[in-house]
Amino acid sequence: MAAHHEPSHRDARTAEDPKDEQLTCFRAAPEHDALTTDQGVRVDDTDNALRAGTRGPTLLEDFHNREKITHFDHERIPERVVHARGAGAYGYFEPYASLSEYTCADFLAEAGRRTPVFVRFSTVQGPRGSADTVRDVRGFATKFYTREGNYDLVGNNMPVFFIQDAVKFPDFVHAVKMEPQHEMPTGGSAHDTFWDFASLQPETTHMLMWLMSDRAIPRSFRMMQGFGVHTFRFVTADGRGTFVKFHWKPLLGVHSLVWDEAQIAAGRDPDFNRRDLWEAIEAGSYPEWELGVQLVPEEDEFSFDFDLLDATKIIPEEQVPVRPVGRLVLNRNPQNFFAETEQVAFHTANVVPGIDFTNDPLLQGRNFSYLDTQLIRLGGPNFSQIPVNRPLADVNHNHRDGYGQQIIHPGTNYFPNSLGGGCPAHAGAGGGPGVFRHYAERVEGQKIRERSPSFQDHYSQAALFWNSMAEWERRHIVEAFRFELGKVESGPVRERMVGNLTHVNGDLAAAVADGLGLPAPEAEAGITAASSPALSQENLRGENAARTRKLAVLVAAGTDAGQVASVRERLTDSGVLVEVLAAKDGEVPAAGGGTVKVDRALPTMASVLYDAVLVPDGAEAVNALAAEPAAVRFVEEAYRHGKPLAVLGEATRLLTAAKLPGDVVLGEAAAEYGILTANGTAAPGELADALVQALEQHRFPYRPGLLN
Ligand code: HDE
Repeated sequence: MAAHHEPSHRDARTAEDPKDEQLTCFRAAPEHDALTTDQGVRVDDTDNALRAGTRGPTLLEDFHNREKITHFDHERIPERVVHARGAGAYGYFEPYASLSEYTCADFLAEAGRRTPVFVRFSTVQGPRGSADTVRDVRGFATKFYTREGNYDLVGNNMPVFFIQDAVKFPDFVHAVKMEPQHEMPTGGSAHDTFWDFASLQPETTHMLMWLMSDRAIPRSFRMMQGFGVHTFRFVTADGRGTFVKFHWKPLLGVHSLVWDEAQIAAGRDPDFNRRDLWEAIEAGSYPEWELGVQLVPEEDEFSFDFDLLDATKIIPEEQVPVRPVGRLVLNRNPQNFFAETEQVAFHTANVVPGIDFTNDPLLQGRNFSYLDTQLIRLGGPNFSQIPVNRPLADVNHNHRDGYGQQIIHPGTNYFPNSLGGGCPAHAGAGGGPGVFRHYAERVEGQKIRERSPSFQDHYSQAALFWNSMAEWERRHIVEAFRFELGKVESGPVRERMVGNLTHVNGDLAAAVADGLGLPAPEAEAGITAASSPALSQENLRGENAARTRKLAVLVAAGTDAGQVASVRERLTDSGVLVEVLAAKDGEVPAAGGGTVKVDRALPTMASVLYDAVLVPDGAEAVNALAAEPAAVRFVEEAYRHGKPLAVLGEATRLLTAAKLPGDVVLGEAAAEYGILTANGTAAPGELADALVQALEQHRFPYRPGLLN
């Protein structure tokens, strides 16, 4: 047998190096995995096509070569028309308590009952290869593999949507996607067609406020909320309905990038969010969210000043509290991006007994669209047989054949039948547990193409959002509008948009107009002053929010090794990820002997890839860093992006080298701006505690001289 696998003259690389233990499969012995064709036939050479003589033509007869190339030719499937770029992970969901008072959904029926899940996060506008940190909505889609079939909660990280009726979706997507003549811009909405549409469609206004806010540039998928957006319906075993809105709340709090940082990150690491999710799960820091529900009894359907069926509205949490019902943990990365993350197919109509729809016209349209798009994207009607889409519950039906059929169905394929024993039969005609029964909603009305007048207020909740923001959040919103509209070439579109903003807030409209060089518009009178504190990120910091945050420690020869070691130990205990950076990989000699190990070479990283920066003491090291433009820029960027900055002893000289405002960084109030300085006598424990606290604050948005 062994002789069969002896190196041959055809393969120059077959001189095996027995020292290389990674090559377990090279020249596979019979007991190892060998290369085969799709038919399982073992292949002995995939480096040379079959040819007539060593210099002769390639032969059609080489079935391995043809199969290999053919499969390769068909590797790319159409990407998702929206939400093309995404990242996913597996995990589980478990309820805190039974919800059977409101729903017969099996996966919500018992405290601690674990249901496996797959979650995919995504951006909306950009193609598969676009950057992660663009200004955009993020998808947050969850597939629950419940015992009673798959349930998909296909949500976003913003609680409202651009339009009220799904019939407008193709228009909206055409407008926001790259413009057809030149396919620009990739991964963003800052262009004429989007703002043209938005300005003519005032129902977008509330969503625009969210899109221009920091919610559109999340620091991490692990630090964003998720929302089901629509009002859904819980249904009990005896057919009683309750309206429900779904919320996901991240344990780490809700945190964002700043715009300038997001721009740099898009180049330094276009996979910024994807990598963050992957690495956290690999490191065992499993991201976690709490599922919350807002429940509205059916008799209260009309007790709001907006329509529950209108997906451009939230129910303010102060009006109907979010009740925590369970937790979601993501603890396993996929093994193959394409097979799992790319091929996963979510569908709003994948519901289980106990969860049903409402007549929200956006939801109704989605219930058609997802299956339809998957038929083309995944090549026919059998995509639910793909492993990531396969239910854990038994599947029995008379669907047959079609592209990609994986199952050999024996026997009859029609209903009713007697020849197949009457199988599969109707599940208990009278309902019973585990059987889906549509909620028996009473429906009457004229056939009409018209929206209810209760859908007409497009501005009150946009104003509510603005009113709820902290000063720095408002500043970012203004900057975002100025940037996006500043990229718009059409004057009338800019003006129309500013006009729409006068219905939201006079100061906002005036500030945006000013940035665009337009005259201050007349503010609308009588705009609501209501606010909802639950909307501001200022109030969504999370618990122990320093966990999994990344600290960069900048060192050079002559650095204070004792300081590095003690800070590292203390911070690691608090769950902070500490990385030591120097001009080159390897080690640097420390002051007074010994060495400090370098985790990353400075040129491969950037401050935008960290949450905070620390520069230890050591005169020689500080001199070297101050003379290194990349190190000076590192410190400057961290400052200008509002990040915690700890500069110990002599290291304060780096602040001067970075030309940062001395009265701030070295002034009395430096610590209030998140600048921690300490001389050699300060206890390392105190410094580490102060850094953890600063990291929990995330940023110092009132620091002078920030880049927005
Ligand atoms: Fe989607 N949406 N959508 N959408 N959507 C798709 O389905 C659609 C809407 C959302 O990670 C598509 O398989 C219509 C709201 C997410 O695979 C498509 C309307 C919300 C994902 C589609 C909406 C979403 C999608 C594209 C207007 C938040 C990615 C590829 C009525 C509640 C899921 C695909 C994943 C994907 C249609 C509006 C969320 C074309 C017609 C509102 C998270 O079917």
